[in-house]
Amino acid sequence: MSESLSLAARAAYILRDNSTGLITKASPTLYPHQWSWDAAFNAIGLATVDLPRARLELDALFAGQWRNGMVPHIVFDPAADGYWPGPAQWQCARFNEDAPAAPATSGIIDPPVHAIAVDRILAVAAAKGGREDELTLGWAAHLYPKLLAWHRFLARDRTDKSTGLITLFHGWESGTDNSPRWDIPYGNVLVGPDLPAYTRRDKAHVSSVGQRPTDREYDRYLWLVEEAKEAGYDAGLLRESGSFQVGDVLFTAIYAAASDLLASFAARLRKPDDAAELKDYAAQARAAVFCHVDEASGLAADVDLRTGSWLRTETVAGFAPLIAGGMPRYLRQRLVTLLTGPRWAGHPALKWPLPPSTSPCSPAFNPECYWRGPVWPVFTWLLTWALHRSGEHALAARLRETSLEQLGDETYAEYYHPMTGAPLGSLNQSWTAAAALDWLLDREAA
Ligand code: 9WN
Repeated sequence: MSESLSLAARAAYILRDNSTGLITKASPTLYPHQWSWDAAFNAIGLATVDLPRARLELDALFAGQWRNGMVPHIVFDPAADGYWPGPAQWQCARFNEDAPAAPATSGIIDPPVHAIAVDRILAVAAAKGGREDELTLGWAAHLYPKLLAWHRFLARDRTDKSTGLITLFHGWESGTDNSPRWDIPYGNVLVGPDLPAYTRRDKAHVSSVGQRPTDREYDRYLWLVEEAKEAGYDAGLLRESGSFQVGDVLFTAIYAAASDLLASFAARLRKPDDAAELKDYAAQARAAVFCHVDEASGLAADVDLRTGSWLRTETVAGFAPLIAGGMPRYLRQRLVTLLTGPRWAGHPALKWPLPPSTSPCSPAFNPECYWRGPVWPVFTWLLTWALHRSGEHALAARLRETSLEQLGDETYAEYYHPMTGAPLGSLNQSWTAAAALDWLLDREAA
């Protein structure tokens, strides 16, 4: 079997094995439920092998959408156990009348990559043509009002008036949970004595606990869940009481790109008013990201909204302007040079020239720990997608080929040690397999 075929077959097996028949678990044991942004990436991978499952993946996720348009970061599988905090901790339907009684969900959000996924799925279906194309187009038209409600929710409830950035009330909402980008705002989260007792379940699923966030971090994670419950999961109240409030440049950039794509789809559906509204969201979000580029480093900086300070730690989220799209060419060139240069993918100690989650030159860099240093293939995929979109095809192809080499051990790990190449976190992680499948399709098309 050729190397590509073997990689693709193994990736497809992982997505099949992680399926419950309805959803794709984010990973076999560490994350036995459906995560929102994982579901979107997984649907992109599934589209390459099984379009009906790609469609089902997003349908199942949107079954958990709240009446106010919010797409929760987890939709729980009632048959699965073993993940904490689960439905008993979140109790969303009890605290917020917009939450569905079933399926049970979490009460926070994930980055809005869903319209990006729908766009990719439509492209794969269009290349296939025939009945699958027709079915997929009909499906996307049916999903469209739900996507629109989600984007409206983010514009209405989560856009910070002073910075234009999307506001997050929990580090989990960024998808980059313990990234050092959040160290300062987390330092101001004071855990009260009434934090409920809990037992972590995640540490049992990794080969070394140093790969996961610390217990101190988990106290804060749970504390913020308690705060959110106390505020009835209401953004207005959390703006008054939340002890963690950040403007996230990466989330905002993804929102800009996804709003652009959704606007194009709205135009295709002959909904010009929606298209104009979505274009507006995209333009405002993109402008907010561009306004937060730190002149000295060239990277975009998040904002601690409780103090107004910019958060300048060198994390991969700083490449947000590349993801937002629409950058003037000279600014894009500057970021591309930075991305491939010695502070990032060109750092001489790296096993592969791929961007780590935190720059090896940053004092916060930890090559083994979660979002504090390892390379996350799914994030590299997002960068290759964005680079293609902005015409940087050669670099996108280089990162794709290097990533496929990285995945050559076929462990499909959640993240990899940037210096040794060791697989870390969960193995057989769905979105890593999904990224590989899309890269392989892209390689075939090249
Ligand atoms: C908390 C599922 C999720 C990803 C996140 C990643 C990790 C969860 C956890 O796993 O977060 O949401 O328990 O650590 O950080 O990006 O969506 O794969």
